[in-house]
Amino acid sequence: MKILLILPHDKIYRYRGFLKQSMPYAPLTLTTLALVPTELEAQIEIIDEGVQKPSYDNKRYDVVGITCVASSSTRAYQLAQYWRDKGSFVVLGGVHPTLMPEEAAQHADALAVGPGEKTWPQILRDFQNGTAQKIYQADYPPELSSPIARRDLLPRHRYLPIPTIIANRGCTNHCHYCPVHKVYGGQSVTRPIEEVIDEIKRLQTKKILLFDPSPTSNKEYAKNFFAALLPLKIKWFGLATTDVVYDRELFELFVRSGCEGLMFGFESLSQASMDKSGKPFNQVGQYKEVVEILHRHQITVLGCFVLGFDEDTPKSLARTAEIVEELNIDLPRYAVLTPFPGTNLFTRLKNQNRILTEDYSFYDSEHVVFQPEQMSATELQQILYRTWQKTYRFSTMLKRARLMQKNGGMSLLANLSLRHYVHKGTLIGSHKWN
Ligand code: B12
Ligand code: SF4
Repeated sequence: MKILLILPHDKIYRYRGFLKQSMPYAPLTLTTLALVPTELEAQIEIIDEGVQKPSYDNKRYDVVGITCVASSSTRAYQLAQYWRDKGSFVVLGGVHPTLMPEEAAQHADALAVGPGEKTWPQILRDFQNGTAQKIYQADYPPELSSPIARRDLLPRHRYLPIPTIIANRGCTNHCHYCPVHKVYGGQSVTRPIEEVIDEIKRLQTKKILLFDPSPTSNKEYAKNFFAALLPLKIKWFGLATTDVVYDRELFELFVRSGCEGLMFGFESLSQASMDKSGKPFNQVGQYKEVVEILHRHQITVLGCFVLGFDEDTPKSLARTAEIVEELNIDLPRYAVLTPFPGTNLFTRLKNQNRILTEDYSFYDSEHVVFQPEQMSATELQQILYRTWQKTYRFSTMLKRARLMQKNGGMSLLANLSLRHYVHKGTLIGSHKWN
């Protein structure tokens, strides 16, 4: 059986790093799906359209599996049509098809809703036996064993040379704009700790990047996991929520297990926005202290801010870049509030008639796709550009790099890369959906 797995291109990939070569993180979705039942004697290829430009013309596959998020769904559906026309059996899966099954089912021969560890092998077996169904709904077990990712199927040199891995893909929080708790039902979906540790050992690496969207939401699992990391003596980067620094035991484990950098969704400088969005554990008044504590432990801080909450006005957002500078965040990032289809936020804005486009290719967090409460969509888009620009002025970047007690050089490199993104990449002078 010949199988092709595709991660479709989307607007976010127009960005190319300033070193010419794009260096994204190695994705895990398709490499995780690449382990299929041995009796199928499958030949598997993976195409990540973000880093590869394949020619499909003379190719034939029995099964084509396509993953997508909202912003890549348009391309995913085009690809699905292309391969169905060529006679392949097309399977769609991933976050967007899981949240929008009725829409996605129209474009596929079979649809995998939820995690694919069990449904994907089943789909392939059913296809082989001529008994394939239209929809395969996975359950969401609190513990889910996942095969070791087939990283060898990706063009390694196209990615950052630090292996990616995921331990807990769910989250127990309920932020209204976030698809994760909708996809995973507000629960953790964790891999057995021994399995993850074994995979890290096999990687023979000194550094890993943890893809867990919210590792601190299941504190018990997190404590056991980071304790299990201790003997490996590796360095790691990951995500966390700001309250982690106030959980003494967990934070100490972060530090001792080799945490070198964390990405936080600080989201807003308005406490009201955080409270109303179901993220009250983000305490805006503590942000400065949070960053200080992290810096004291030599942990680099990547901070994400979202513009466009209902409480935001042009005036309240005008000083965002300055305040972020005062917080001493090492690598700030900005996004506009995005109502991903299937989320509570999307439902609310739709009911309020505030969704401006349902062309999901623009749902990439850099385009305003809804009517903001206190300004026009164009105003919000411009504020986003201006805030990025101010944050990535040379003087501000140098200040940030100097502040870093270690990794100052790396910080400057990362800052330069984001500056390039702001000026030459996706943002300036680009696109508008209407
Ligand atoms: C790591 C990560 C990234 C990485 C890697 C992305 C990648 N392409 O692999 C980076 C940082 C590059 C990234 C970028 C982006 N991301 Co991201 N990312 C994640 C994160 C935290 C984990 C994804 C992951 O690797 N999970 C582990 C793998 C094994 O699980 P999985 O991907 O869900 O796949 C499983 C199932 O879904 C299913 N499945 C998936 N596809 C298929 C296909 C078939 C055929 C089958 C059978 C099954 C199947 O089986 C798999 C195994 O169980 C998720 C949050 C989450 N929990 O999902 C957000 C998330 C997917 N990202 C999101 C977004 C918005 C983005 C960006 C647009 C952000 C931006 N502005 O840059 C870009 C889009 C890039 C893209 N086109 O994919 C949103 C998607 C929302 C939506 N509805 O569209 C999420 C849900 C985060 C959030 N809270 O909003 N992301
Ligand atoms: S804490 Fe993060 S992953 Fe969890 S629901 Fe909120 S935004 Fe989503």
